[in-house]
Amino acid sequence: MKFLKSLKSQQRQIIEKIQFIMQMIATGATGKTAIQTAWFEEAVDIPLSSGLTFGTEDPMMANEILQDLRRRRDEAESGGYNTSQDAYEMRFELCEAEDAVAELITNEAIGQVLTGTNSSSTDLEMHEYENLLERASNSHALLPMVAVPPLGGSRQDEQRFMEDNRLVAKYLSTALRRHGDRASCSVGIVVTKLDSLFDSEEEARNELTDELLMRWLRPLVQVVNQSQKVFSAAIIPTSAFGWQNAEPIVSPSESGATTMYRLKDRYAESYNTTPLLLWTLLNGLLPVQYERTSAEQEAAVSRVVHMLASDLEHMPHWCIPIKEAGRSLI
Ligand SMILES: Nc1nc2c(ncn2[C@@H]2O[C@H](COP(=O)(O)OP(=O)(O)OP(=O)(O)O)[C@@H](O)[C@H]2O)c(=O)[nH]1
Ligand SMILES: [Mg+2]
Repeated sequence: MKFLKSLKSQQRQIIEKIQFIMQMIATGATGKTAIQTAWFEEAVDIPLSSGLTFGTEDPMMANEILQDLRRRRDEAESGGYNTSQDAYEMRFELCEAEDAVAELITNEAIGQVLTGTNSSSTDLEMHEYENLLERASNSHALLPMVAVPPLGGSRQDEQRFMEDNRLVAKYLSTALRRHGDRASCSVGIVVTKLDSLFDSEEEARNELTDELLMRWLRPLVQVVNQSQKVFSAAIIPTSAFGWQNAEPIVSPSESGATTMYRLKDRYAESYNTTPLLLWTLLNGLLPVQYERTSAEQEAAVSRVVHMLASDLEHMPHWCIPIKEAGRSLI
């Protein structure tokens, strides 16, 4: 009898756990793995002030993340991160005390899919391409990303920035076209590698006015602003390595833009990446709130949303809102 009772309560917990999906979209070497690594370093399994913890599902995964982190620190210090090749799935939990309230499902993002797929691609490449679009069109939070052109960069760097903008915006609008309902997805437009253009946050914030960022990111901003599928949206500038902490890797064979960097110090001091995670969790959950049927689940989401909002509010961050609750702010 006691056993049956505990089984029932376990079942209840599984039903109540809210699932939501997040997908990054960016070309190769934009810094997706670096941002994920900053989350592993600074946010995963580390309690937030509200009492929530964003973390791994079990001790085995916690150990794997720590092993991965040690390997990635070596990579960042030597030749920069290796390019991602496998879109494996990861599941994280948002927990209050030991109970999981929500589960975030995401997949490693492969930049090569964006720049490597065309009409003469192999079946395998087409499969990866379709999978990415499928996951993106089912996501509650989408993170399209572009890396800034570096300081003193060439014409090719600027060109690369504009082309990335156009291509990522096309993937985003295609994913949104396939997306289910009105206001069913939030979009964080992430600007990466800010440290390759500026030496400090102060310098970056003085130079990058809201107007300039909107102008720079016009293809992406326009997609989110016009789409009825987008619930909330913002521009979030980041640096996964932190200020004055990286040096470019000059490859003699490199004919294109400057994109690869190594960390000068083994430990990155990332800028605005934990706020990016909190924004993503908070705004990814908001559209889910309206999918819920039971009052119990709605109350659970609303409670987590309030806790995340309070965590974000109390953390210094840089975020330029574009849309809230389906309404354009620009
Ligand atoms: N300066 C600087 N370099 C960075 C930053 N983030 C990543 N890098 C470097 O940029 C290159 C690409 O970073 P990744 O994180 O591997 O990029 P990715 O988007 O995961 O690329 P793919 O896996 O190929 O799709 C590597 O050389 C990194 O060391 C950053 O914030 N600042
Ligand atoms: Mg990667």
